[in-house]
Amino acid sequence: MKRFAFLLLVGGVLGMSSAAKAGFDPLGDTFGSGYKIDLIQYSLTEDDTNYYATIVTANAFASPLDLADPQRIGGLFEFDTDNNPDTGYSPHQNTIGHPLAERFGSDFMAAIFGITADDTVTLFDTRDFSSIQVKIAFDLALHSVTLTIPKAAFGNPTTDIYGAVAIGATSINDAMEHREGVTPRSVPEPSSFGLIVLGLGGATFFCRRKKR
Ligand SMILES: [Ca+2]
Ligand SMILES: [Ca+2]
Repeated sequence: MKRFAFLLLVGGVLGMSSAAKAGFDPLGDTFGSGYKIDLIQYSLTEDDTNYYATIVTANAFASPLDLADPQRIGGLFEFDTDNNPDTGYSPHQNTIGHPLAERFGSDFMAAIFGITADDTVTLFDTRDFSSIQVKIAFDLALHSVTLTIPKAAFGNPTTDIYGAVAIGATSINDAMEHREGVTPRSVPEPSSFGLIVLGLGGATFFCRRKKR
């Protein structure tokens, strides 16, 4: 079931306390068509129990739960938790031709559009198909989205954690990689999942959205 859910997610997409540093994305670099949400900042922070991945956009967006609003945000958070491009799979940015994340192997992923009524989204471990629900919060006034991930979910990695994100409204229209990752205190099981997932990811989440 978890495997099925994971494949549904991937198929559906085509989809920092300590030394907190923010990564920045240019203003006005959106692509695609329809209403565009311009990503400008990504920060990855941590406290004793959680990692916090926060993105900020230049312009307004609507909650992904507002299914009738054409400005509702969608997209995908991805994490390279072992700083190894050979574990996990190629991030979504690469599949949409965005020149980012060349050294990024996505070990975990969570889709914004997969939000449930309890304000959680599913965080998938792309290496073993396991998953947990993690909290997601939207600040519509500040144009921000924050994903809260319990540290245990990442399996106590020992290297820097990097993030990547791709967002959009009617379609993915901006993306960035954040390589100013947090350095956790404490070992993932490397395994390759790779292109099989992408190969299976035929359908698009945006096609599904348009049908609604
Ligand atoms: Ca941007
Ligand atoms: Ca990796």
